[in-house]
Amino acid sequence: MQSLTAFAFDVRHHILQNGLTDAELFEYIFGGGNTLLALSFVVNIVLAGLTILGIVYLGRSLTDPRSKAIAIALMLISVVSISSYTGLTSGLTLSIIEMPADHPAAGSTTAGEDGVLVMWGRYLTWTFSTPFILIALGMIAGSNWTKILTTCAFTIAMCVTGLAAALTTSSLALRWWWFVLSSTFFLVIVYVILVDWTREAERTGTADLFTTLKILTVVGWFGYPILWALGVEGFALLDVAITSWGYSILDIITKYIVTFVAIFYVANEPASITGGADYGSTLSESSPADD
Ligand code: RET
Repeated sequence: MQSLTAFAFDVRHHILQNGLTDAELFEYIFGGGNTLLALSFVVNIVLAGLTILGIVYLGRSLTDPRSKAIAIALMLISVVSISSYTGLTSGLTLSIIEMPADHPAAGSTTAGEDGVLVMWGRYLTWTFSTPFILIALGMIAGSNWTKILTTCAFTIAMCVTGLAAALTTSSLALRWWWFVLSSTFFLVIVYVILVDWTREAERTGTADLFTTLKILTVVGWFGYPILWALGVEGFALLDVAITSWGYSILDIITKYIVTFVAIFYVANEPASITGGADYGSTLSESSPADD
């Protein structure tokens, strides 16, 4: 076990080329000189916490199992988010990475180390948060599980290849090739939201709510690859603190605002949202006891 842990740390060290300890990264961000960057993390911890409490409060009298399932999916978005931002804040999911020689940020130094600060924990944790956004949206649209799980699989593929784009140091061309792959997976999700779910929401009777959520989601989600391209991982036109605030603002729109718009609607348990007492039951003709 000991040697397995040592091996895991060794792999992390080699892949991430991180010459600084988590404590040194924490000191670099919270030591005084990087207040803007530090705030971009802390603000989201606070907002994710408030969103969780907001769902607990607004969803306290939900009775229908389908409404509850949507509320839980919405809550899990912020559960992942608060953990994600805690990882960034602690320095655990940050690294200083040297870019390939022909990258615009090649030769930069950060906190005395060669390389740029890469917030790779963001891409990793989107792998876990974005499926919950899509589960909530797909259920609100009244879609089937095949389509919902297809979008979940594609968002996981999008985030993992996005992580690879951020961490590849061998070749600039390969960084952008990962970006193209990730963007292709992203377009599958956009298609399902704009075409299938829009049509299904009209049939389900949730078109009003879905249109608002769709605009916030599609416009917000397009912001991420644009920011990646403009930020330090791409063309390096924006510095790390601005890039980080960009992601934090996009997160506020695509997670907390989307969550509150949805939960205010779901909390009233309209007929277009509820599924009846048998919804999700694993035995036919049995109503699961509610505790
Ligand atoms: C990356 C870079 C590679 C190309 C593409 C990207 C898209 C990221 C998106 C992220 C959405 C995140 C959300 C998080 C909420 O918790 C990985 C930036 C297409 C769309 C909504």
